[in-house]
Amino acid sequence: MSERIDLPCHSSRSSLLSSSSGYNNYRGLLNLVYILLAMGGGRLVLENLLKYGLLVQLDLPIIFLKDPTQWSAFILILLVNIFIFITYYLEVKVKSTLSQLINLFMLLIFPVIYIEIRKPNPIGTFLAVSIYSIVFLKLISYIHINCLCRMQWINDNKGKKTDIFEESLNDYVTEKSSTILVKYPDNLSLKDLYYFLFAPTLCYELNYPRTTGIHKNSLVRRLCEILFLSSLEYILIQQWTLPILRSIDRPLNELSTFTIIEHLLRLAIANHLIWLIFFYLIFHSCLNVVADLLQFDDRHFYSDWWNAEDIADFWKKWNIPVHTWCKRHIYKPLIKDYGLSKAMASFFVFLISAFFHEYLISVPLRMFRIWSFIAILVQVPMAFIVKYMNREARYGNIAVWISLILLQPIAIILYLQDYYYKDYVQQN
Ligand code: 3VV
Repeated sequence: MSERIDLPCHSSRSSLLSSSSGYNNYRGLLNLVYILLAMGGGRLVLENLLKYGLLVQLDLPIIFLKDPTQWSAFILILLVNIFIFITYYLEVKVKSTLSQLINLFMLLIFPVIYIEIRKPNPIGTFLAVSIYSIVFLKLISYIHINCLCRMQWINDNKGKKTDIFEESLNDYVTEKSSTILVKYPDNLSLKDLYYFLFAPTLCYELNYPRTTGIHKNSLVRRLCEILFLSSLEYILIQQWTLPILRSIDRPLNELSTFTIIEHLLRLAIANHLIWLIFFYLIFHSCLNVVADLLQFDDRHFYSDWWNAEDIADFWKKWNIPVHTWCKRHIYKPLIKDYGLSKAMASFFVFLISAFFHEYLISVPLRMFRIWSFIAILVQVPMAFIVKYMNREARYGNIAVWISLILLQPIAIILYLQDYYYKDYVQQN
């Protein structure tokens, strides 16, 4: 074949950016997005500093500790042990489930009464109420699993004459490939209960996966992360979020719609960044430090929620300890034992979750509102709508991000409004 003399340089080809080209390597453009983000962020920092100066109060923790009401919150935290001891006592003495439930009900009511009487600082109170909620969930798990073990154990021991609680420990300890597995009722000790209460899980087990030693290097690295990220959160909240909140200084009905949207978007960006850092700080750094210290080897604290294909998928992947607790102690029993449909069981789970979200906010603020409750409960219809409309996974993921970015600041603004009105009414 003879060579073409016109030096051909054309062939049938599509432009890279048209979909027919099949081209999908946008790494360079992604770098540009990072650079633009860094420049936009830098500009925001400068604008903030020029407008407000340095707002961060470094001595705030000291002022905080000097506040006498702060100790009331600390005492409230210590008092949770009363309910833990009662649960343990009732469990060992095999008292009725009703007495356990009354004790747990009191555990949730007690902080409300205490806070009404002593009126501690809302931040210390939030910490206390969070601990009470976590202990509540853990004790439910402890009681549920011990109840299942006890039923199995009574079944296994039918016909045996010995007093079941006086059997020697060794009879209930089996050796399995050099690991000693604890069996019921040997687990009924305060040491076992307190290990569970401090462990980074909400689900009680008689035998957890354990590590053989503490990895000092990763422990030190994570402690440094905690120090750095919590300082960063402290700075961002004071320097970025508080000025935005202060700028919404009047009732929403006195502001134009565009002003409200502008406030909302400004708050949304700051709040979202703080929330992302909070996620890494709590779910990666803190929980891993606790797991390291307690030699607890199940580190599945979160899945790739950032890739969630829809809202239901997000709730499966974000906060694995709570999700596992919900499945194990509410969702599956409701489906298997009470014959509820999946949709009804999901609704119940979100109802309980919504209650706790409201409890965590309304009790420290000493102001009963339902914004947080609604924010969680709307997840159920939102999950259905997004699933129904979601033909392409990408849109479901976008819906997840939008709801994450917008729902929290909307709730914050609504609580702030109520706080404003409360003061407003008191002043006038
Ligand atoms: C302060 C720091 C702050 C706050 C997170 C809240 C939720 C998620 P699915 P399917 P298999 C009660 C919560 C209280 C929260 C209080 C927090 C206190 C903390 C305080 C700390 C501050 C943290 C962060 C948060 O993040 S709070 N999270 O509220 C609630 N929703 C869910 O978990 C799920 O959507 C759920 C359970 C409702 C549905 O889960 O995975 O979508 O359901 O149907 O796919 O399957 C689940 C399991 O059920 C079995 C399946 O086989 C599967 O089991 O594989 O996972 O083991 N299943 C299904 N149908 C079955 C059938 N007919 N029979 C038997 N089994 C069946």
